Amino acid sequence: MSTQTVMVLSGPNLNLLGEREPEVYGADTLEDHMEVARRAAATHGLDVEHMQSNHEGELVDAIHAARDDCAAIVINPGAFTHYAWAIHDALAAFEGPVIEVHLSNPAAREPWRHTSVVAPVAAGTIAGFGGDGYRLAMDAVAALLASS
Ligand code: CA2
Repeated sequence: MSTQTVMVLSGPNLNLLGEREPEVYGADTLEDHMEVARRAAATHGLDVEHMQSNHEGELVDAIHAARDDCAAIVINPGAFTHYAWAIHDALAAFEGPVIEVHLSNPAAREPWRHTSVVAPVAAGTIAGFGGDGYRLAMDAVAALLASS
């Protein structure tokens, strides 16, 4: 059997990680987090493909492309989490497991962050554990793929 690939998607402004707001999002860069994700995935025999975009349509296109060659999606949609129904609809059309990841815990922040339009189409959400969330997400993906 060929190696399965997990598509990791990062939404708007996450390219700024490590440069601003370390008190909220930590000091690690997005690439540091992807290194953690790749290493965690490898322990489960999984590959990672990563894409970051500040544009909703590009994330929708990446979700569509994942339908052809990815077994699962791990997504931190950034602020799109709270209102981007096009991302919700694209994820709903993806057949494999979807895991929503947040570095911070949106439920403990401003009220407008308490709604996620992605959560209803995710197998589960991992929030508030910083970059460790990507390792936890890969463990969850591996367990879900093994049981499917
Ligand atoms: O906690 C998370 O991972 C979030 O998805 C991050 C989003 C936020 O809108 C969500 O409510 C929760 C924001 C990402 C912005 O990242 C920045 C990083 C450095 C400097 C400024 C923004």
